[in-house]
Amino acid sequence: MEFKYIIYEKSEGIATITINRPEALNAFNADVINEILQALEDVKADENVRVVVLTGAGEKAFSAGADIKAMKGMNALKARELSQMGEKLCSALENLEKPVIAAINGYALGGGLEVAMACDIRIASENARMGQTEINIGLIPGWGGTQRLTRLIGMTKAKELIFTGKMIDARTAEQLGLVNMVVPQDKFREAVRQFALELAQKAPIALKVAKALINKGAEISLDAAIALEREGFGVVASTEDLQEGVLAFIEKRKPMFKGR
Ligand code: DAK
Repeated sequence: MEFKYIIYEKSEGIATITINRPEALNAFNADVINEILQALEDVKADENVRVVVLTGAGEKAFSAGADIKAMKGMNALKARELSQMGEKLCSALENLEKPVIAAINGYALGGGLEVAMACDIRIASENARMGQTEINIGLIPGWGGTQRLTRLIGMTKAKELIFTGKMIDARTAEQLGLVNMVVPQDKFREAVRQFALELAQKAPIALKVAKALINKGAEISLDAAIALEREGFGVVASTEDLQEGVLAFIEKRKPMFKGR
C-alpha cells in the first residue's frame, strides 16, 4: 500500500502506523486521517496482524493535534467534515477488534491526545508532554476528549486539564492513569515492540471479546455488563484457542494461538 502521510509496516504480527509529518509535529489533516483509516482497513482484513501500534515520526511528537494552520478561514462545511473525520478515526481505533497501542514519543496535544485516548494502551517516552490545549485557541476538545479524558482520569483532573489547557509530563500522566507506562527515550521503541509482541502472542478472540466487553461495559449498567460478559465468556470458551491453551498448560509448553 502506498501512502504519503503515514508509514505503514507489518512484521511479527504487529502493524505499525507512523504519522509522518514531523515538520508539522505530525498534526492531523484530512489526508493523514484518511490514510490511517485505509491502513486500519488492511489491519482488519489481515489475520496475521494481531496488534496495532500507532506512533509519530521523529523524536518530538506523537501528534500536536489537528492541523491549526488548515483551520484558518475554514468554512462551516469543512469544519464539520474535519470534526466528523476525527470522530471516525477515534471510533475506528476504539472499535477495531484488535488491540491498539499508542506509542507517545513526544507531544500528544489536542486531537493528538484524543486519538491516543481512543487507543487501548498508551506507552509514553520520558519526554512526552500531553494536554487538551484547545482552550488556548478558543476551542474545546472535539474528538471525544471531554468524555474519554473524564472516563480515564476522573472529572476532577479532566476539568483542570481541559479548562487550563496546560500540558503535563509523562510521569504526571502515569500517576493520573492517563498512560500505562513511561519508558526512557533510548529504550522506547524496543519497549513498545516487546509489549506489542506480548499481545501478539495472546489468543486473538479472547483479546477481541475482552476489548469489546471493557469498552461496552463502561457505557451500561453493571448488571447488563455482567450479562454481556457471560455471553462473551461462552464465545471464548468455544474456541480452538482455549483447547490449545489448556493443552499447552498440561504439556508445560507455550501455547500457539491461531485465532480460531
Ligand atoms: N497544526 C499545524 N502545525 C503545527 C501544529 C498544529 N497543531 N503544531 C505545531 N505545528 C507546526 C508549527 O507551526 C511549526 O511549523 P513551522 O512554523 O516550522 O512551519 C512546526 O510544527 C514546529 O512547531 P514549533 O516551532 O511550534 O515547535 P516548538 O517546539 O517551538 O513548540 C509546541 C511545540 C507543541 C508547544 C507548539 O508547536 C504548539 O503549541 N503547537 C500547537 C499545539 C496545540 O495547541 N495543539 C492542539 C491543536 S487544537 C475542529 C476539530 C478538531 C479540532 C479543531 C477543530 N473542527 C471541526 C474545526 C481539534 C483541535 C486541536 O487539536
